[in-house]
Amino acid sequence: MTRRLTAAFLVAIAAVVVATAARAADPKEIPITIENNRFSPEEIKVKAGEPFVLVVTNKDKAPEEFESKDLRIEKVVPAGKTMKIRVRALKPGTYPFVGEYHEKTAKGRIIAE
Ligand SMILES: [Cu+2]
Repeated sequence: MTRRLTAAFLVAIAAVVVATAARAADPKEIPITIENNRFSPEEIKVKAGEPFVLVVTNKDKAPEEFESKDLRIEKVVPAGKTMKIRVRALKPGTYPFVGEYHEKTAKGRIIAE
């Protein structure tokens, strides 16, 4: 290997190492609970531009559907269960969500900033 090739090779290796490290950093998990047909917390703040995972626990005795039209998410969380919902990196803004089965009380929003 010439010196120039060696240098190019090392740069390529470094790029792979950096890419692997970025992938290894798991997205942040944010817990949210459903109880008495309400979300807690009702407001979730996230960093814009970073994907994350909502960890939704339904403490009620009936299923609830986590739904956000803006985020294009619809996920049923059975009674007493916890579901993980991956959310893409968001632009700054407010993204409302509801529990579709109890929309009058189960309301919240994600604020990306
Ligand atoms: Cu729905």
